[in-house]
Amino acid sequence: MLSRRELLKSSFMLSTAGLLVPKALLAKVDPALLGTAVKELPEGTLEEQILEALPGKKPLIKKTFRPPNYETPVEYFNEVFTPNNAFFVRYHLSNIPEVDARTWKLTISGDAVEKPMELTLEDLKTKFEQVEVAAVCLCSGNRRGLMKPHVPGIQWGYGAMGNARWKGVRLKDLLNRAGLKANALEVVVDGADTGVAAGTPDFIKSIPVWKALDENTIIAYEMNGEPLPHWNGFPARLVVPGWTATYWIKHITSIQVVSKPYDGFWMKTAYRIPLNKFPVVQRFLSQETAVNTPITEIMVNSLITNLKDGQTFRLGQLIEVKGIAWDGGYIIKKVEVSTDGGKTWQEAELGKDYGRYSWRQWFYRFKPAKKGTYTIMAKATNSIGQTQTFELIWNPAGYHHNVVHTINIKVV
Ligand SMILES: Nc1nc2c(c(=O)[nH]1)N[C@H]1C(S)=C(S)[C@@H](COP(=O)(O)O)O[C@H]1N2
Ligand SMILES: [Mo]
Repeated sequence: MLSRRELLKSSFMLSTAGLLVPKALLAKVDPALLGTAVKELPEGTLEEQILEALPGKKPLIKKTFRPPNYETPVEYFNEVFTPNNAFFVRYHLSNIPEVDARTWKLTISGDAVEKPMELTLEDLKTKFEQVEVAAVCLCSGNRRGLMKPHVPGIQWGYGAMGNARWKGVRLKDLLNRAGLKANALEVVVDGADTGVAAGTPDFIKSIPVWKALDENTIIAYEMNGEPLPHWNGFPARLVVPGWTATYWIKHITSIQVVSKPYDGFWMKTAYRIPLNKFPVVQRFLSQETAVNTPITEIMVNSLITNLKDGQTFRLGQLIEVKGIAWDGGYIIKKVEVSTDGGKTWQEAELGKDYGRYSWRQWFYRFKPAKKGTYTIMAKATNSIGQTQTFELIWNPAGYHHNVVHTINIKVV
């Protein structure tokens, strides 16, 4: 008879080899896509870092299946706009209905609205000015898996983000049509997804009225020229350029303008950062407490996208370092690259500008003079002087990781 310990061990191996990792699925996808996946994840996480395709999506790095949480392999970030079928997927709740665009309705109501209204998708497309904005959709917890000490939550690597052209209507135009009362304080948004277990708090978020009235804040029904994929919020989602994606409610069904701070779980308890730890310009004052505040703006950040850790080059070869840089909308001023582990820095060339909320590509070329290991780093700075950190700004929920990205390559 097997001892309890042996039993545990054998069932663990069985699940790793056979159940958790469906071999047929692994065989179909290019394992090289995992080449840039984060290696410093907590013990046990890496074995489960497998590629799997949701319906309509390319194989993405699976974090959890229920609710679906899948990150984009870094290779896709070599393109300015992230393909819809490779765009990351993040959900808090498992009951995600397939919304029928013909019967879908968006309601606008709340105690601070003059004329509550109901809009169809056709109304959005025909009764308001159509606008488009290029913007980074970035999960607050992107790179959480790199936090030391580790924190609970989805152990994201580098890929809980994407850049897209979002087309739709200004939230401001909808709110003006409905009419705001003078006491309007926050705009509360809800989507069609719900929790499976009774008592799971619905995923509802609020933004301050001034941010809702920003001309870049839109209700989008198109992404990169196509209808939103189901997994990214079909038929319409909120897009809040410059702010982390927690506010970008998918499958949006209701907008309420209220005169009191909204106190649901996902505002009051989750998605908060300690006060005064991060250089935040746009604050959400009606939700601030004496100790913490809702996460708002995206921190300045960058990523090397074309190199893999341990990649080998021949002496004499010209090496291209390529990547992306972004922030909360203050405009990337420069990206500096180091090839000697941070001793010296050189400015990279910036790619085409697609607007302040899009990420910006950058390029740097160098020819190593001798054989050895080269530690490549990239550091972005924006036009208000914010830059990336070398020391992690640790926080309990694992948000805003913007530590300088480092990759070691070999020249032989
Ligand atoms: N309806 C709904 N919208 C949502 C969420 C959700 O759980 N439900 N998660 C938010 C969070 S935290 C993130 S990071 C983004 C992810 O957008 P994506 O799945 O299109 O990549 O959706 C946001 N909108
Ligand atoms: Mo998120």
